[in-house]
Amino acid sequence: MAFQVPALTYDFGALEPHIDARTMEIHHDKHHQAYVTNLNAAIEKHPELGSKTVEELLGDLNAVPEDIRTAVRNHGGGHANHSFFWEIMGPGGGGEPTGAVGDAIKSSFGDYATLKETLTKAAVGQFGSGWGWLVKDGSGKLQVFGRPNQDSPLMEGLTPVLGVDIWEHAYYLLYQNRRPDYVAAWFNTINWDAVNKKFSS
Ligand code: MN3
Repeated sequence: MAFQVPALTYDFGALEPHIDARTMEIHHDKHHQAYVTNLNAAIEKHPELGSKTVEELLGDLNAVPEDIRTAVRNHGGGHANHSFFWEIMGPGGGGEPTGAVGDAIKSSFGDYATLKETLTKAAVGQFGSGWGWLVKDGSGKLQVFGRPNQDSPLMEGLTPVLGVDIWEHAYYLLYQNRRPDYVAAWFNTINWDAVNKKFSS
């Protein structure tokens, strides 16, 4: 079964005014679809990989045949990162973190304001295209960093908990060059129930 772009569970306009409907439509239907199309084209050359999830492929990139390793890293990363991104956002999002992830943020960063500041700095400061990430390591400890391109924390054996796409395609229509404004607005889209599921996985 070839990889597929998952359907959004909310409307393209559901994240307005923070993220506009047109950006969501192009981002989901065109950009994410392109990652999936390119990932499928790579996997076709190695049908023995067809039973693996994209998370499994990224978690052990050295096991991926060399001739498609870069394609899996870039397009598989794009598929995994975007599938994750759609899930951790939702209408009526934002506010203070709840549940286990709220407790973990408090113990790792002191308070949510400090996490926001740290993640904003990582996302805004990431040169070029990439993502700002909040991740959990094997011992349950949280960390924040930026990563270039479509590199996934899964490639480092880390569990993504929150991620903000800072490729220009994620914000240019509404925010143009104002990446800090986009990141500030993006915090208002976070679905903390979904983030708690990622944190507990
Ligand atoms: Mn994107």
